[in-house]
Amino acid sequence: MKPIRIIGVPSDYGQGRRGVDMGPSAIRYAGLREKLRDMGLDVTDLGDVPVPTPETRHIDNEKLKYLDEVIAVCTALCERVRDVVAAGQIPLVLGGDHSVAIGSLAGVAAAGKRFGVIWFDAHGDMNTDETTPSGNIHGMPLAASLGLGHPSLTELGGPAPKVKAQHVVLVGARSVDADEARLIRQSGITVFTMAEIDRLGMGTVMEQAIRIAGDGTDGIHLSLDLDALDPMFAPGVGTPVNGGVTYREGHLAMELLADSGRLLSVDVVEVNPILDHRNQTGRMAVELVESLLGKRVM
Ligand code: 4U7
Ligand code: MN
Ligand code: MN
Ligand code: MN
Repeated sequence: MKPIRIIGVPSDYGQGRRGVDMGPSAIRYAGLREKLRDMGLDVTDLGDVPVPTPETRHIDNEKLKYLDEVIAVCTALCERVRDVVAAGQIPLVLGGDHSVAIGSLAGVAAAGKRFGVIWFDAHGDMNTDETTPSGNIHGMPLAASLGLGHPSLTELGGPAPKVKAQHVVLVGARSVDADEARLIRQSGITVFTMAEIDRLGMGTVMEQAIRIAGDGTDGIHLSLDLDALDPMFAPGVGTPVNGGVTYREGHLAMELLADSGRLLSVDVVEVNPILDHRNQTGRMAVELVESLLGKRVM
């Protein structure tokens, strides 16, 4: 496994509700760095990207809430991710809300990589400022990375698109807005909803996802929204949706990605300690990352 570089992004500007800004702290508190070092990995925590205090800010645009702040945070993250990827290391980005993925994907692209994306999420994250029901940018990062939406997001850190639809796979979807669904269908990305995971099994779904995201690319970016998991296993998320990925399915998905040897970069986002029970979701996040980076029973 390549060296791992942890980057915290304590921002909740992309989400209406406060709390995910404490995600990096919760995940670190659950022992992330120590557990990865116990696996024999080369791990360094690079600290946090600077994030302005929300109480000093205001909303300018109801369709793109905190746009200036999201741009500032994502631009800083983009530069760090670019440098880590260019050095041949794996950036492990701890959110924060999912808008931070606009910065990580821009960073991987800025490092000159042609990559695929596996987007593990209950939601589509395919809204634009024209379709959004909430104005929250955490519902837009996949669209933005595909070149759909406001130019300040699609062109952040470099030209759009950051990734091609033919190499993007959404896994775990079960809550998609009506206009968003239309955009998803038009975009040409591959979607495995929960219904398809039920029918095919997580093993088959991930084999196909890895092939789509991995074939013809330099590697795969995993964007792991903890709300992909069923709220039974990850209650501490801002937008929980019933009927999600189980504990075993989650680990299987991470193990298959590890075995593929194609992992380039990772986001772990949407952990909300305020809504959590004794850091259950922070610990779940660490466990999944261990499986993703090669931890096995024996
Ligand atoms: B997350 C939503 F309307 N679609 O756009 C929106 F339901 O990063 C939710 O996946 C987005 O957690 C959820 O606000 C974004 C809503
Ligand atoms: Mn302003
Ligand atoms: Mn998401
Ligand atoms: Mn989500």
